[in-house]
Amino acid sequence: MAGMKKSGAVTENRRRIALLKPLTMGFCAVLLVFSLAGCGSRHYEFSQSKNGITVEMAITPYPQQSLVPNTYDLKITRNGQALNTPVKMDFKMTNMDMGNNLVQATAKGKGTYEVRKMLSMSGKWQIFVETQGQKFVFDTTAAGQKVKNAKE
Ligand SMILES: [Cu+2]
Repeated sequence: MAGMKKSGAVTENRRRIALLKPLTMGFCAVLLVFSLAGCGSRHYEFSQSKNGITVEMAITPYPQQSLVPNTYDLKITRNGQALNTPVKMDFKMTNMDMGNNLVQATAKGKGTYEVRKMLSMSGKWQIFVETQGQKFVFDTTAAGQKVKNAKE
């Protein structure tokens, strides 16, 4: 009796494995297709949505650094549709006044925008994206020579 039970369990396990294998392979194939499809499209480290507008932002290099030009690539959509509109970016440190850093983003078409900006100091920066009368705030950190010694 016990032996029959055992072999029944083994058969059941084999059946499960036989079922799982194609499922796992199928899942991997789907992942592969998605990652290949992703090659052509930008990866955005930040994303924020408000009132139907979504702002995605990629920073190069990432993480951003102080005292070198960083590139900020934006993609702005409204209800999933590319939005072509004036866009401003502002950069403020959270704990001190760093002067005026307001810049107009350059439109690159299809709802994408670019800003190149050098941050004059390492530490915590809030990046503001202003468009359509709305402000999107991203909390970021700029790495730099001083970051290793910073108490954060
Ligand atoms: Cu500062």
